Amino acid sequence: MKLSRRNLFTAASAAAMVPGLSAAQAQATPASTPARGYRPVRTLNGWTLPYKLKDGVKEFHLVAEEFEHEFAPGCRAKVWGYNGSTPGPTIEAMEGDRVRLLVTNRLPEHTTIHWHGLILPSGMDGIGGLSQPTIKPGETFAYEFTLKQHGTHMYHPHADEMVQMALGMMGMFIIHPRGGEQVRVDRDYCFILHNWALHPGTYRPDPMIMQDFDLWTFNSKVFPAIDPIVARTGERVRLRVGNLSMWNHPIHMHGVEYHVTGSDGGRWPRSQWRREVTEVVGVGQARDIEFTAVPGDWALHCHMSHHTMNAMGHDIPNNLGVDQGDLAAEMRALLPGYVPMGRDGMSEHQDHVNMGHMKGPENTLPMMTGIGPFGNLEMGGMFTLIKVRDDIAPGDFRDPGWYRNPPGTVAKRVSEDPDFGDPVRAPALRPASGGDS
Ligand SMILES: [Cu+2]
Repeated sequence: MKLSRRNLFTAASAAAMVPGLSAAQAQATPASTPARGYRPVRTLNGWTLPYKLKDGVKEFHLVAEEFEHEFAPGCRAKVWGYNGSTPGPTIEAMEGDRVRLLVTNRLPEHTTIHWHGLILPSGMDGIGGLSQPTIKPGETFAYEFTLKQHGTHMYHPHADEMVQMALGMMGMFIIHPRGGEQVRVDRDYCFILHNWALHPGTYRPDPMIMQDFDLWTFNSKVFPAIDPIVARTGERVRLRVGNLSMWNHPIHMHGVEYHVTGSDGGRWPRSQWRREVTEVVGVGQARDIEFTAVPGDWALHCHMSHHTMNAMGHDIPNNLGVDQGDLAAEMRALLPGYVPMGRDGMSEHQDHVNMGHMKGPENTLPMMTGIGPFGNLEMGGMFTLIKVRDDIAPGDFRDPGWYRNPPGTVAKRVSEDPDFGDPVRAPALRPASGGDS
């Protein structure tokens, strides 16, 4: 049987991209130069590409290549990306800069790069066959132009792009406004939304899939391997979210009403900022979200509930309310390790996984994972935490652990009796003798 997200149940950091450079160093490379004139972005689970200044031109060098990537411990794949990472390193510069982007192709087929959303000469737009000849294996092309705008942008191939993007080729291109920003941010995070058809038991993403993906990622990682968004209480935080997946993603944040303040079109005038708690980031779009950090551990996730799960069984029968009785023993004779699931809901799935009862096929991830201070989180995919504390130093991005709730601020059990209290219910559930039908 071919294993896929559909029939899984019936069958049963980007740190090392630059040799010698740790993730922290890579993040810090352009970051700590004060003369830059902007606060550098922090790429979740990723890094920023250093550049060389040559006669006033910022020269970046991207290498398109194949390598092994880990989505979370227990799940790896041969992917394509740039300079050893997917997404490729973030390119960061300032409005008005002249940039030269060298692109070396170490893939087995030709490629190009399209600078998604950038205003540039037609011949620099990166469409294979239209704006340039494709970059053949082994060749290096140079793109050179002046940055005429600011905003949250992306880059990706425009040659065999169905395959090349399905395998992980994409990255972010952040351009800061010249002259700074009126409302400054203290922390500036960026990540890109993507989906992968890495069928359980396989090691190469399947580019033919249109809808039924196995892994939903922030910067090519799934929860709980996605870095937390760390901030100090009161800091202004910006999240720059780009989407090069095959779905639109409603990005929802707990704990605050945030402002949507910008996009590929740069930071919007303040009169256009919108107060939201969920913002749909459409395919090919970017959105900037800003908020003032409030202490706690808060969820940040896509609100499509299947996108906060890992590999799962779509086409299995619906067992809700079905007593499977002796069937489990009979099934175990045919399928060793078979665990009947779903009569009372699916939350038992993570218990089975935690206890080791459920061993799925190799090289995939359980549908639900993550353990918090109060138990299972039952999440995966596009989910991470915003961790805000009073005592985090500026520029400290380390995970501070779990939030210590002030006394009296945690929901608690007040009864174990199902008939507790006197709740008002819909007419169909009111006792016939209730008298007030
Ligand atoms: Cu989603």
